[in-house]
Amino acid sequence: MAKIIGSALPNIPWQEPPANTRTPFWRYDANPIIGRDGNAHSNSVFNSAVVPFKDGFAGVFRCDSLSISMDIFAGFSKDGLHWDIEDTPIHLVGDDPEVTTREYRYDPRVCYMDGKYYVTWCNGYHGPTIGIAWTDDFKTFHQMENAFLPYNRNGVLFPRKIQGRYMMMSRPSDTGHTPFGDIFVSQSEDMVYWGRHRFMMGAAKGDESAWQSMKIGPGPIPIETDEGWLLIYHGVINTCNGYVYRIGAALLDIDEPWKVKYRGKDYLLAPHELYECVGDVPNVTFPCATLTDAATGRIAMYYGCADTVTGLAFTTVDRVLDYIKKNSF
Ligand code: BMA
Repeated sequence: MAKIIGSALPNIPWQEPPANTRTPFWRYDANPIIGRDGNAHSNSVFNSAVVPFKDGFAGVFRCDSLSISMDIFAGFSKDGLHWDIEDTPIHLVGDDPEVTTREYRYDPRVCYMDGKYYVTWCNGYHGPTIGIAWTDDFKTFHQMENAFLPYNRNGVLFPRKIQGRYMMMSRPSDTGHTPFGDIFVSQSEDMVYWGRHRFMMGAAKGDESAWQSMKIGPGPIPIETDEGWLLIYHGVINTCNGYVYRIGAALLDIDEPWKVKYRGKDYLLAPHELYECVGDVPNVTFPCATLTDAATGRIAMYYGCADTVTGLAFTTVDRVLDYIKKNSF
C-alpha cells in the first residue's frame, strides 16, 4: 500500500467508487460543480485551483469574462463542492509596475508551503510566462517576479524544498496554441532566480501513447508519496477535429524529480461526458488541483471541462500507482 505523505483531511469531498471502473478516476455524480456562471460576469469557470483553508477550502479560479478576458479570482467553500467566487479579480500588490501591470492571467495553481499559499499562473508579459504571488489570507496577493522569460505555460511548484531548493515544473511554449511541449524542472534558492533547468519528459513518440503525442504539461501540485512524487498531468493529441486534452500520471524520483520512475501509457480520465465534450473548447479535460487525505489515501481532483465549467473526480493513491505501474513506458 502506497502512502501519501502529508496531512489528514477528514472533510475531503468524497464519493465511493461505482462497482466497475476501468480507469482509476470516477466522477462526482453531480458534476459539473461550477457552471459557466460561477461569478457575476463570467462566461466560463475552469482550470482552477483549490486548497484546504481554515475550516473549509479556498481557491483561485480562472473566470473568463463575458468579453472573454482571462483573469483569476479568489473563492471560498465550506465543503469543496459549493463555491462562492468573488466578482472582482484578485488584488495583486507589488513594488514594480513593470511586473504587476495586467495583460492577462489564467490557469492558476495554488501551493501551500511554509505558512504561505503560492499562486502560479500563466501571466501575460509580452507573451505568456509564469507569474508568482503569495497570500496568507486569500485577500491580498503579493506578486513576485515572473519566473521565466516568455514563452511558457503551466508553472507548477513542488510543495516543499527538495535538496534545499524550490523546484517548479513548466512547459516552454509559443505565443499561440503551441503544437509542441515537454515538461522541465527549474530550481531556485529564493523563488526569484530560477535555473539548473532539467528535462523531465516529453510528448510521446509515434503511437506508444498517442493521446499524449503532441504536447504534455504538468497539472496539480505533485503529491508526495513514500514511493516518489505522484504527478498528474495533461496530454494532448492533434486530431482532424482539433486538439483533445486527456489526463495522465507519472511517478517521479523524490530527490531528483526530473527522473521519471513510471509513466502511465493509458490515460486516467478523458473527455467522455457531455460537459467535457461540449463547451467553448470541446474535448478538454484539464487538471489544476487535487485535495489529498493522507489518512485514507483519497484524492479529489478539480479539472476544467471543455474550457467552460469545473468538474471533480475521485481516486486513491493506490489505484493510480497500480494503474501506471502495470502499463508504463
Ligand atoms: C491551453 C490553455 C488552457 C486550455 C487549453 C485548451 O493552451 O489555454 O487554458 O484549457 O489550451 O483550450
